[in-house]
Amino acid sequence: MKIAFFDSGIGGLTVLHQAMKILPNEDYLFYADTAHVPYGEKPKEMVKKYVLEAADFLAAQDIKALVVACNTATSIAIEDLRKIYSFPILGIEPAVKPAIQQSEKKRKKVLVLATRLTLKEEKYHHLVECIDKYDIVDGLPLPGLVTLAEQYNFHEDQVVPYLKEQLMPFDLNQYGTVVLGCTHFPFFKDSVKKLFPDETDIIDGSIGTANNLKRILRERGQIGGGTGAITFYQSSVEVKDPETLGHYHEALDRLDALN
Ligand code: DGN
Repeated sequence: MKIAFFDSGIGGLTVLHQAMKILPNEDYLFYADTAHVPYGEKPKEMVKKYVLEAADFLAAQDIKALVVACNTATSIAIEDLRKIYSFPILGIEPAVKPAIQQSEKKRKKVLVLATRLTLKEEKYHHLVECIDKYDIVDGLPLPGLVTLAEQYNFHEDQVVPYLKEQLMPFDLNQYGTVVLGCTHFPFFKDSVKKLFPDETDIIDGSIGTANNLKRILRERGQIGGGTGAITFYQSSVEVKDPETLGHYHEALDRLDALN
C-alpha cells in the first residue's frame, strides 16, 4: 500500500521530501492537482470541491494514509476529509506555535508567508488568536512564488526582486522567525534567508507533518514494506513523460541541496 501526498502543484514535494528521509521504506503516490493550481487565490468552496474530488480518486488507489501536503487545502477541507475516509489523514499548518516560542525569546516578531486563502481562513485565525498573546504575528501572501515554483523557476535573479518588492513595506529587522506557511515556499528558502538578518530563523511545518506520519504508521503497525518508489499523478492522470518526471526529480534534488 502506498502513502499518498496531495497538493495543488509541486509544493507537496517539500513535505514528501521530509517524509522520505525518515520513512525510506515506503511506496509513495504524489498527486499534484495541476488542472486547478493555484488554490490560494480561488474561492473557498471551489477549492474544497477540488480537494474532495482528488481525495476520492486517491481513496480508490489502495493507500494506507493521505497527507494533504498543502496548507490551503488543509485549512479548508481536512475536517470534511476525516469525516469521509477511515484511513489516516494528515495535514500541514503554518508553524506559528514554534515560531512564536522562538521569537518571544528574542523579543522579536513573526512573519507568516502563506497563500491569501490560508491567511484569511478561520483555522489560521483561531491558531494565531489562541497563542499570539502579545500580537507579534504578521502575515503576507506571496502568490508569485507559487507561480515561479510551478514553472520550476528557482532562479535567484527572478525570485529575489519579487520578494524585495513584496517585503518593501516591512521592517525586516523586527522579525525573529519567518514561517513558510505554503508548501511551495521552502523551494525558495535560500532567497528568503538572504533578505532577512542572519539570526532570523526560517521554518516550515513539513518536519512536523512527516514525524506525525511516522508516529501514526508505527502505532498502526503499518511502517515499511516499500522500496521508496514514487508514482506521480497530475489531476488523476499518471505522469509518464520523461520531461515532467525529470522536473519532479530535479525539484527533489533541489530540496536535498537546500537542507
Ligand atoms: N502549496 C499550497 C499551500 O501550501 O498552501 C498552495 C499553493 C497554491 O495553490 N496557491
